[in-house]
Amino acid sequence: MGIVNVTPDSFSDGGRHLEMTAAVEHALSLAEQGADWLDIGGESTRPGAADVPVEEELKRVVPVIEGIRRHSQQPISIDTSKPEVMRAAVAAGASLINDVRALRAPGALEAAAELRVPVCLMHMQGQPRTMQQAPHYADVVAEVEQWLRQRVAACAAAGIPESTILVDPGIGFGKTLAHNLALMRACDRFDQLAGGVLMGVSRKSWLEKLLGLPVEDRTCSSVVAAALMAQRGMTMVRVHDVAETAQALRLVQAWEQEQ
Ligand code: 8Y7
Repeated sequence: MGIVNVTPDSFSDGGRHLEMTAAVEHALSLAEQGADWLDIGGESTRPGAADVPVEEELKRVVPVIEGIRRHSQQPISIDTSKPEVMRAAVAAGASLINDVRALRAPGALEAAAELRVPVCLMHMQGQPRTMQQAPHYADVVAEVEQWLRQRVAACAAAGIPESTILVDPGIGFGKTLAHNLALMRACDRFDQLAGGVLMGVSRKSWLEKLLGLPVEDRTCSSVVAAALMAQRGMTMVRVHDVAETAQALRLVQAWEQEQ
């Protein structure tokens, strides 16, 4: 899954139209580089980021989805927590809902069930603004697993088939470096919870804490981490560096192939 951020700070060229065109071009280029899914997001969920009003988020993502659809039938995922954005994005051509709040916003669970598209439920401790202040767990893997199990049950009760649910332990979302490493090491424990596991490890700050790398130098380590996740059987990895990751995943696939 290739990441397409449509936030004013992601393409620093000011105007709305240029921003939209840049995002569409970026998305089409990720598809060419081998992304199976394009994940379109208009709300920054980085630690400390401000909330984005629904009208603004719609103005960011809907034209980008429509723009991609004018050129390509590539599967599109919508990265949002807002039911209004889920509905508009699916109407414009998205076919997966990627929600870092795991459908906990008012109306989100009902919207996803009505739209009948697969969903990704991500674990987060706290809220984006404050989640990195003092993350705490007694047993991070067991607690994240239990939390995801409950969210899957809530979705199933709302009519979302379990086989269409991906779970995600939410690397970097209310976690220390030690928590992130424990979750990555144990990622295959989440396999049995629903239809598959998605992992987002790409360019995140755990690589800065572990290796001292600024964000522009995190490609190599991100690709290695994606390969490790794939080797452990993860369904999907959400990445910035699609061409490099696609090579790594082809290698893992060949390595794992029965002769
Ligand atoms: C993740 C994510 C982000 C992730 C899923 C970033 C939207 C932060 N991270 N969605 N979104 N999993 N499912 O650094 O780990 O990419 S935003």
